[in-house]
Amino acid sequence: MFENLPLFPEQASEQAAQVDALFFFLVAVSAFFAILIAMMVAVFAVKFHRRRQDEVGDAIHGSIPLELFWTFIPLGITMVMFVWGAWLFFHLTRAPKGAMEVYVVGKQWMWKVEHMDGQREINELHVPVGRPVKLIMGSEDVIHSFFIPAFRVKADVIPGRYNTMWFTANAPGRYHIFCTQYCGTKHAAMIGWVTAMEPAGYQAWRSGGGATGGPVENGAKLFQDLACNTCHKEDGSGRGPVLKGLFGKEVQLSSGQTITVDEAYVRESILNPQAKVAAGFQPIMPTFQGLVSEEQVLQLIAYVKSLSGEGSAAPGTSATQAPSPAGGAQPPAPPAKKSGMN
Ligand code: HEC
Ligand SMILES: [Cu+2]
Repeated sequence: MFENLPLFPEQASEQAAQVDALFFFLVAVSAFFAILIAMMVAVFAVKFHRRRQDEVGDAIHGSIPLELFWTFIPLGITMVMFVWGAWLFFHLTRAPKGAMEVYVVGKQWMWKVEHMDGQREINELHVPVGRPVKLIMGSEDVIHSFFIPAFRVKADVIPGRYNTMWFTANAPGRYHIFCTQYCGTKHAAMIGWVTAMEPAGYQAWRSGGGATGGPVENGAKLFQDLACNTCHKEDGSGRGPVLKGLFGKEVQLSSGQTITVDEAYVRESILNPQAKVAAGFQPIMPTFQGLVSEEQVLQLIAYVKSLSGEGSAAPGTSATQAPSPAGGAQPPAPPAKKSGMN
């Protein structure tokens, strides 16, 4: 009867049941107290109504046991909500190590997806069931939000920074993706589909597509094309720091601070190199703002990460440089720029 009533979307990820359990607990506690209070209002109104014109109620001078009772019982219940909610929040925001990484860029009005081996999709995201998938998300223009109701995961996609989100799909099927931040005229049409597939089918899908080099490979190529390699030489003889092994490490800045190299730091180093200058180096790195698209920045980041052995692709896939004809199941390829799409 309720199949078409999207009040409770199906549970298609490992997170979904956990989120729902907390949600139902909160609803149950709220409903219990709402009904209890409403009933007591009614019962007391009848029981203690004034029977004679001159009737005066008894004076009540408080009761310590009663005060303690209704202080500590609600305190206990709210602490359960807090600890449970905080635990779930940490769990939902931290992707497990070894999660399969997928890059997602929001753009008015579509979702562009790039897999580690270079498979690209638009408004489609294919994932295997039973494997944690981590989305690394950025925006080309305005704020968007990536929501998969069946997985109970949602994260804003904000221009100028990266957001991540993860899930483990556990039921094969096709599930809606919605943009949940009003992002312009066609916001309502910014809809896509996640396809969760059995691992074998997923492998077949991966090998059937027209991969054109993964983000790591495209990033490596950009690193040459943009002449990053002239300053960042592997042997340390260049004018910039060696980037091998840098990701995830702490670096000393000329301001005296230290900072851990993450996606945001690499991004800032490329678009606004003067903001944080590595100690011992001159601030001579030019900005690449306007020269590289959001997607190319992601590819450069993927490349810098790969120099530290970070980032993982699906098992058994290999990236190929030569573009092969796109498989029939592929969505149309987006218009390609020199290296990567805009
Ligand atoms: C003209 C030489 C030059 C070019 C070209 C250059 N860089 Fe740099 N880069 C530097 C210098 C010098 C630093 C250290 C000072 C600073 O942090 O700004 C640096 C810092 C960095 C850092 C931070 C490293 C750290 O140890 O904190 C990253 C990441 C980076 N560059 C990436 C790139 C990428 C990617 C490109 C190409 C798109 C590039 N650079 C092009 C000179 C250059
Ligand atoms: Cu949007």
